[in-house]
Amino acid sequence: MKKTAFITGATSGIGKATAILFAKNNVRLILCGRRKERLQDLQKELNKLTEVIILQFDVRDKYDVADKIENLPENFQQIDYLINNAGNAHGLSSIQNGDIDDWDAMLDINVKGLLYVSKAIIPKMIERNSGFIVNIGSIAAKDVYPNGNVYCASKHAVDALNKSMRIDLNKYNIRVSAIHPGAVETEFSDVRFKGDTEKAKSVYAGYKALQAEDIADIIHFVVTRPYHVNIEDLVVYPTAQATPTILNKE
Ligand code: NDP
Ligand code: 8X3
Repeated sequence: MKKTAFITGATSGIGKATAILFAKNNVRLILCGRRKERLQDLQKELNKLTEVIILQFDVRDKYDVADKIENLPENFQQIDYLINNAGNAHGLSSIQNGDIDDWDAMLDINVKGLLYVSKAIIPKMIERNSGFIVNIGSIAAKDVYPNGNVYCASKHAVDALNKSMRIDLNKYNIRVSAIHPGAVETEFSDVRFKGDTEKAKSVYAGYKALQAEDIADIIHFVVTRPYHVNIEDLVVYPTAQATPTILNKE
């Protein structure tokens, strides 16, 4: 039977690549993000392959999130795959020099936003006794690195929430998985360094970083395992990266 996926952060990077791969595999799509034009462009492109609707919201707005999900069209109400992907790092500063607005953004988007979206979708999965939630964590969920402080804390929280969801939702046959990537070449570093493109580019210079398509491929693999198989946690690095800070650059 045709599946429906709800993907947050579909306007770029990992979320967009996942939308494209799912569309090629005939998955019905609900694509979310703040940048409407990008959502519309992607909808237009992927509509040739599958049914696509777009939901424009900021995951920090709990009322809008709840309202938009509550009012999904009838044929999009059964969500089989929730891909909790929206998120970013904001800044890379020591704890003593960190910007409080950056801290708010990371905790509000990466942690609370993921919770608001999940809260709106989980009850219907429970009603149906089925569903699959994929939480996009990070190697920053498993380790901490210099100046990563609050971003790492936000992703450690995603790791904890992933484990908690697995426990609380186990009796409803809902599968829950986390994927924790190392360096993926997306707009992530543009956001982290607030549009300083040279600095952002330097993050991926001198080695082959993971590509958004690599993570999309893993997400697709995870959700297409037979029903009795649930990958709990998957950490993936580029070959050149051993830890968050050890990189074999040219
Ligand atoms: P991108 O910056 O390319 O994509 C981030 C996505 O999140 C965008 O679609 C953006 O959409 C969305 N988003 C950000 N803030 C909000 C918000 N307030 N409300 C709604 N949507 C929002 O980065 P990636 O694709 O790399 O990041 C995707 C996920 O992967 C994130 O959770 C990130 O932490 C994680 N990750 C990334 C790694 C990397 O090296 N790139 C490594 C490990 C994990 P819009 O701006 O339109 O709202
Ligand atoms: C993104 C990877 O190392 O920049 O989550 O934190 S890292």
